[in-house]
Amino acid sequence: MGQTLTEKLLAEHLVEGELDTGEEIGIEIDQVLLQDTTGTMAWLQFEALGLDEVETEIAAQYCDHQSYQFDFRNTDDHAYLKSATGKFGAYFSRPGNGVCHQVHHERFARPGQTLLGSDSHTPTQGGIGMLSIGAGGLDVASAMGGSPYYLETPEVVNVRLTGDLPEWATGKDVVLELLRRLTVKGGVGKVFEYTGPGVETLPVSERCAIANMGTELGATSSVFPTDDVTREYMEKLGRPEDFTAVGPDPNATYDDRIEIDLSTVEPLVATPSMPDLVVPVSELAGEPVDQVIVGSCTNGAYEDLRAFCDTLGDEVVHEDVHAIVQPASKQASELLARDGTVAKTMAAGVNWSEATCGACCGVGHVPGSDSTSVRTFNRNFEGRSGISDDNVYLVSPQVAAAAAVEGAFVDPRDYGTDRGIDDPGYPEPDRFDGSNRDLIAPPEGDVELQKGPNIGTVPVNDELTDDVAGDVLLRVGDDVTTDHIMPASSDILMYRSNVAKIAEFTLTRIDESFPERALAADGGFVVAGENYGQGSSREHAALCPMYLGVDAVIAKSFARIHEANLVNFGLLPLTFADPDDYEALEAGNRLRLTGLRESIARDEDETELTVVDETTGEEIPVILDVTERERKYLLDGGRLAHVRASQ
Ligand code: MIC
Ligand code: SF4
Repeated sequence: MGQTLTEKLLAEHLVEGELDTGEEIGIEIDQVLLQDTTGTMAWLQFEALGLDEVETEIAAQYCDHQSYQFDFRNTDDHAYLKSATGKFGAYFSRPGNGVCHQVHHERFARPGQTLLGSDSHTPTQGGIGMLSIGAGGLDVASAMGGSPYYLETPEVVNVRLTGDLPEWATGKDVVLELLRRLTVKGGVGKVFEYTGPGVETLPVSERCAIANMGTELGATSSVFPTDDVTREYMEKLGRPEDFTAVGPDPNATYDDRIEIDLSTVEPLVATPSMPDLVVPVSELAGEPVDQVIVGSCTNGAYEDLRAFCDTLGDEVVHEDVHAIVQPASKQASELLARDGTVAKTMAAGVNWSEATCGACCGVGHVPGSDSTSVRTFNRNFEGRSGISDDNVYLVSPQVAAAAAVEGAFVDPRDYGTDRGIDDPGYPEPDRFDGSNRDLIAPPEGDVELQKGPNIGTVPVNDELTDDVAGDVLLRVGDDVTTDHIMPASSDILMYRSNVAKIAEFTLTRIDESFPERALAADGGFVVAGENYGQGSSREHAALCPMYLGVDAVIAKSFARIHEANLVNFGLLPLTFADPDDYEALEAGNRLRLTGLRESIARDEDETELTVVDETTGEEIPVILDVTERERKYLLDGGRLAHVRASQ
């Protein structure tokens, strides 16, 4: 039987287990990527695990989320990261050099290899034939120290592309079309593998935009085969020797199949406030726009910025619009500065920022109240932009440019016809030959760790007790994101290395009193609907509830990375045996679980536990679906506690 590309990549890196869908495997990791807001905790855990040297072929630490350094704490975090990379053997990318995924793509990504990153959009490198997966910082730190990365063997879904994109349609629209069809839960437990004659019509930048937003589908990863398009692209990157041909066997069998005829894709928009609320841009035509931002790890590459600038043509930004370009790499802006594009668009009213995540995670350019912001980003979760009742729309660079000129949504096809502007296509430079000065290789000799006063230690949970009792501290609905659990705006990001402080913000987007109540209660439960913890890989969304004393989350279902993070910090991720029981567990009810240690120590695929609701007298069956390895972590109080207990 033929193998899928995903199976081949997994098989080549398999060090534990067997490739059976749903079964846990351990894979070897070739490259690791970290960003600043998850990286500090990852390196602190690297230290706490007693590791002293990076074992992967490449590890690279980027300073991208807090690159503006609003506070000395951000700058201290960067100094710690630089010292840790120097001491343990990783590359250090200075603040302003760009977003981890884009810079990693330009400098290191290699087809056929595995990449683990402490950021949920790590799968971006699937666009270049790399098996890349996002994870919590502790898992990334462990992999960096040479441990396998553990995951459930995913289902592999074949997305077969035929045809050719029509004018003004882009890779962004392809993935928005998938989100429209499948929703933000559609990819959980799956890898999306792209094949078919449509693949070769897509340049690498478009493939990466699609792979990037596979994360919004909840997918474990997304992957494209490599071909002559990839080969030529890697030559332009100046790394032709890193090219390898990878692809599925012609007779590969998949768990599921989706067809997309690219010729039917049209310019689309994700409307507030979920990436799957997708409509054609033509439906919004005429709606006024206040802010336009181009950038992020989805559409901040040279090709995206160039497409935005070419769509502007000789037009100028509408006087009611604030238009910002936020490049995903300094190289992209350097190349565009070199050929005069930056100067030309500055004169047309565009504001160029340093290369950063910036507004994408609510750092800077917060929209005004009751205003409309149009962004080329990947997420528009409510409040993520920094204002709670925001109206953020997600679009391609072409749609963004047309809106910036028009001052309102406009179908780029009409915009092009009316103003005599041609579809820019996906313009690549002859060579990606910007300076590499901001990427620093690990120095020879010993480096001393530098820890500012805000850099705390990693809290470690106590071992699991046999009985756990507490109140339902909070009940939340479906699709609660990690941005709800632990927001990422600049006032909060500066505390990512200080758990005691950042814990004060836990779940405050939903209930301001949560941290205080949880701490006072010293134990308790969070009850949730479907897909709890979707979005980011930030382990603070598990670490902080643990710090506040939360024992378990009972949900209808979990997002993959968040569930793994809960286990890593010793919180029980329980699912309702009957989702209708969600209604019974009201906030304030007193719950009890007994005989936990014996039940969890059992070697079985799923353990059924009974939650006794002492307020109503009801007994609610719940499921703990974890692996043998995870059971050990849970018993000891999490992964770090387990490593300590085993030493
Ligand atoms: C995001 O896009 O939400 C982030 C900020 O990049 C996060 C990481 C973080 O919380 O630091 C992610 O996607 O993992
Ligand atoms: Fe940065 Fe936004 Fe990408 Fe997250 S999604 S890595 S915040 S650019």
